[in-house]
Amino acid sequence: MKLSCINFFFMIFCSVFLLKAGAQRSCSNQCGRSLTNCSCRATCESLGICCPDYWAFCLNISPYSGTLLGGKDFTILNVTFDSSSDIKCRFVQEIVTSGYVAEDGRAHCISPLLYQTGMISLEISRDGGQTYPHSSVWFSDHHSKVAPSEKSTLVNETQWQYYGTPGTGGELTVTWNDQTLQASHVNIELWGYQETGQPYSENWAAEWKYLYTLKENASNTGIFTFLPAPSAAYSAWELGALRITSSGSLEGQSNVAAIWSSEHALAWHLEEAFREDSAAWAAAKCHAWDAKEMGLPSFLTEIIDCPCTLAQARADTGRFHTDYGCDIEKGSVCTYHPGAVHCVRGIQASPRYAAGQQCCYDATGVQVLTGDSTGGSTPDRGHDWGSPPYNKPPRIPGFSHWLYDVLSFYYCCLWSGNCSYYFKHRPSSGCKRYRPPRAASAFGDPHFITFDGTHFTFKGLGEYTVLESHLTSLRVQGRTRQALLNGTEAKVTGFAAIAMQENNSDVVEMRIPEHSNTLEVLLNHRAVNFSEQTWMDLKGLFLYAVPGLSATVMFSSGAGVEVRGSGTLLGVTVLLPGQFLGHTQGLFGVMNNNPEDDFTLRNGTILPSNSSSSSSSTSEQLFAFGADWAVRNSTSLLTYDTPHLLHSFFYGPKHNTSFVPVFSPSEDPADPLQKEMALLCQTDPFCRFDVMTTRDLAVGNSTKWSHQNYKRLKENLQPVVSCDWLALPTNGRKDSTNYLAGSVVRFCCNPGYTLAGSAERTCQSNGEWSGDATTCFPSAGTKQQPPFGTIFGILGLGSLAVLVF
Ligand SMILES: *[C@@H]1O[C@H](CO)[C@@H](O)[C@H](O)[C@H]1NC(C)=O
Ligand SMILES: *[C@@H]1O[C@H](CO)[C@@H](O)[C@H](O)[C@H]1NC(C)=O
Ligand SMILES: *[C@@H]1O[C@H](CO)[C@@H](O)[C@H](O)[C@H]1NC(C)=O
Ligand SMILES: *[C@@H]1O[C@H](CO)[C@@H](O)[C@H](O)[C@H]1NC(C)=O
Ligand SMILES: *[C@@H]1O[C@H](CO)[C@@H](O)[C@H](O)[C@H]1NC(C)=O
Ligand SMILES: *[C@@H]1O[C@H](CO)[C@@H](O)[C@H](O)[C@H]1NC(C)=O
Ligand SMILES: *[C@@H]1O[C@H](CO)[C@@H](O)[C@H](O)[C@H]1NC(C)=O
Ligand SMILES: *[C@@H]1O[C@H](CO)[C@@H](O)[C@H](O)[C@H]1NC(C)=O
Ligand SMILES: *[C@@H]1O[C@H](CO)[C@@H](O)[C@H](O)[C@H]1NC(C)=O
Ligand SMILES: *[C@@H]1O[C@H](CO)[C@@H](O)[C@H](O)[C@H]1NC(C)=O
Ligand SMILES: *[C@@H]1O[C@H](CO)[C@@H](O)[C@H](O)[C@H]1NC(C)=O
Ligand SMILES: *[C@@H]1O[C@H](CO)[C@@H](O)[C@H](O)[C@H]1NC(C)=O
Ligand SMILES: [Ca+2]
Repeated sequence: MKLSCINFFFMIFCSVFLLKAGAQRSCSNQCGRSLTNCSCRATCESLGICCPDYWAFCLNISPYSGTLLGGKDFTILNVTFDSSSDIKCRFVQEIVTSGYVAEDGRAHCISPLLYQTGMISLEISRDGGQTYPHSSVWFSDHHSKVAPSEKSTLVNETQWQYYGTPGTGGELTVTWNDQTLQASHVNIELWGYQETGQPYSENWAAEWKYLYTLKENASNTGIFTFLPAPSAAYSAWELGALRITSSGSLEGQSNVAAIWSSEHALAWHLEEAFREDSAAWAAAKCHAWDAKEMGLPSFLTEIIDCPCTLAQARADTGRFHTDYGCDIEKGSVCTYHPGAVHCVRGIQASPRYAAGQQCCYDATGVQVLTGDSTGGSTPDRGHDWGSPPYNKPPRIPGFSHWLYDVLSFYYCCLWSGNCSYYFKHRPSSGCKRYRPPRAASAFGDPHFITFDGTHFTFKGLGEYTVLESHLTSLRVQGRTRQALLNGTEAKVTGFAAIAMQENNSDVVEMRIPEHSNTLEVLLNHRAVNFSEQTWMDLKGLFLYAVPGLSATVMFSSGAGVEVRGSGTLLGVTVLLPGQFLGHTQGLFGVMNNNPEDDFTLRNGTILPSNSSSSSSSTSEQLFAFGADWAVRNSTSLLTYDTPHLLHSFFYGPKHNTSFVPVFSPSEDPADPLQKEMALLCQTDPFCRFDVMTTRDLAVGNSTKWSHQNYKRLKENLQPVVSCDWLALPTNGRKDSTNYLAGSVVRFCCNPGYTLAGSAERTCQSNGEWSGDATTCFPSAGTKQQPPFGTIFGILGLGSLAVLVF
């Protein structure tokens, strides 16, 4: 479903008309005007141009995003309503919430509870729901990704989450912004989350339910303090959140304006038995969870292995993303992963069970494993971000993960000392099956480095297939424009726009608009506003942006595309996992470990790869190679929303044959720029090339920087061999937790024990340990000592604070 600018009814009505190619030109003159002719509408849409009458249907709203728990009041822009209008908003074509018209004539609606994240269709009615003539888009956010200022705050969350365990007690306090709700009095309610039905069966369902009111008609002062009492009736609800609403709404009424707290373990309202002996109570829960897990299918073999090293984990941006709970760029505050400096999460949920992977690394750059440390990375039965098609467990964003992976961590690890039960079902993954992705890159006036490492420069003017793969119908296309030489157009080009799609995903395009040097991101041909969120769950992909600077697309297949704006040109890097081997074509070449066939034309002809040498005839041959990969009219993903783009690229040829670039700039020793260039570029040929052709050191510098980045990426993605985890011998110790090739692990036994097997084992390049298994047996004639204890073992978990799991 393409949501932007399309009225659903109209789309159905229009789709019976066929788009005639000949009509395109006459239609395009009409784009931008009110259209009643369907074929013209379709033309305008295919050009990525929204007509004004589309805009009448496609309204903007503000704010455009909020928590999936709902309760957000938003304003409908662009159109005013008279006060007698009966406003209704319909989400995902079925969930209806009531709106109202404010004094200024603006209509408002309240976002509903949704069990999904991402872009949600929104339709607006002014006649009480009989017709829905307006449409728009709502972004539903993961509850823990919503800004803290949008929520109510549980003061001292540790106290809330450990309430009832030894040494806790007293009053609990919640605070909120008293301006958010236009009300003098509020109700403070508790809502609970549960899942019903048989796991992995049809009737497995999610439920957020109103439980009871903590305080009715409290004055809206922004603070509420109470002494929690154990609840017998609702003790079975162990996960929930507080909701603050205007006292004008009924208790428990759904989809009214509200301020939610973060979701949390409801320790503070659990039954009396918990307060009497929380450790025993939690241990019993932990054992029940353990028994339940044994009856559930194992997801461990299905999830992706972790990268072996921190460098790999941070470089593999198509498949792994920083875990906000332990981020090296935010000072490594790793509350739940003591000993780790950085964690990443596998982006995609596993195909069948929708499970998630987490990988943590220590300061030496190797993985922290649960076999050695409570800070080890743990996989998740429910991926924290949920996964399409959402709506049913275990795919509910955030909350499914809480039920299977976080509450059980409380039972086993935090409220009782039974963490080994947790790690039995959630062991860290090794990295033996991990294969780093392959990278290709293009930058400057564009220099290309293919997946197999072939370098070349191609300066065509037009739109080209950077990469295509039939494996997943992945397409990455780039449009070039002439680079500027001292303010005028130079005889070289650079990327100005990169558009991409996989299978039937949303289309994402990054570009630098004319007369601008700020990166713009388009989603299905419309500019995206990143003011409320920088991470978006979209159809078939995730989009992450550093506004104005770079954007990364992570496709379902694990393919990652990163685009950076550097001055007036774009650089693009594509990461492809191993399954794409032998399945790519285009300017980034045939990815098959053979650099010789990277210059393969569409018809299969292979140009010799030493045409990359600098002699001009072969450069021209290469130019023909690039030209051959010009985008075809019918399959372009790019947007043509200005007269210039329409004229040059939509009605003009995709490859401009009349533009002949400079193939090899001459370096004149008398040129004053020469010295500065040599200083900046040193031996980097791409940098030298770009300075000489654009006469701009800044262009050269950004090329040099992109080239260095690529080389660093390539280095970080080097495959690493890993051996299996080595247990420490009973009654003994080991001195290392590094299991990568070349690493040596030394063993010794506790006093009174003698070592058998190897005292020292080396991880060999074939992934096998040298030597034999190590054991410690009681020495003859000595009394048996109590076990030395696990040196890397259970740390003081009870002291752990706020849960950012
Ligand atoms: C729509 O406009 C096109 C181009 O102007 C024209 O060829 C076509 O006949 C029109 N169709 C209708 C239904 O009016
Ligand atoms: C982006 O969204 C914010 C918040 O909804 C709004 O204030 C701002 O005007 C929007 N910017 C653009 C360019 O639409
Ligand atoms: C709709 O309203 C927004 C914000 O007021 C504005 O930026 C946008 O241009 C408007 N669109 C139209 C078509 O009027
Ligand atoms: C938070 O609560 C815990 C447990 O009740 C307590 O030990 C701690 O001192 C409290 N912290 C603050 C800052 O009040
Ligand atoms: C709430 O309390 C205020 C003042 O204490 C009172 O005027 C009002 O009627 C009450 N509202 C409800 C819904 O009980
Ligand atoms: C489970 O935890 C309880 C309470 O901390 C403890 O008494 C018990 O020994 C633990 N059981 C196991 C098997 O570790
Ligand atoms: C492409 O999308 C269709 C429909 O969403 C899906 O059934 C199919 O498996 C996808 N193909 C690939 C290669 O991902
Ligand atoms: C750039 O243009 C300015 C004025 O147009 C001129 O004075 C200057 O010499 C030019 N510089 C180069 C390096 O061509
Ligand atoms: C493939 O295309 C190239 C360039 O268009 C042409 O020179 C060559 O003859 C073609 N080869 C085949 C086998 O069609
Ligand atoms: C490179 O060029 C030489 C001669 O120009 C040719 O003999 C050789 O086969 C070429 N190598 C490749 C890999 O195309
Ligand atoms: C693409 O469209 C343009 C403009 O309509 C046309 O000139 C060109 O011949 C078309 N190219 C192909 C391969 O159909
Ligand atoms: C080159 O670019 C880097 C990174 O953008 C910047 O830190 C550096 O100052 C630039 N150097 C010059 C000489 O412009
Ligand atoms: Ca190849």
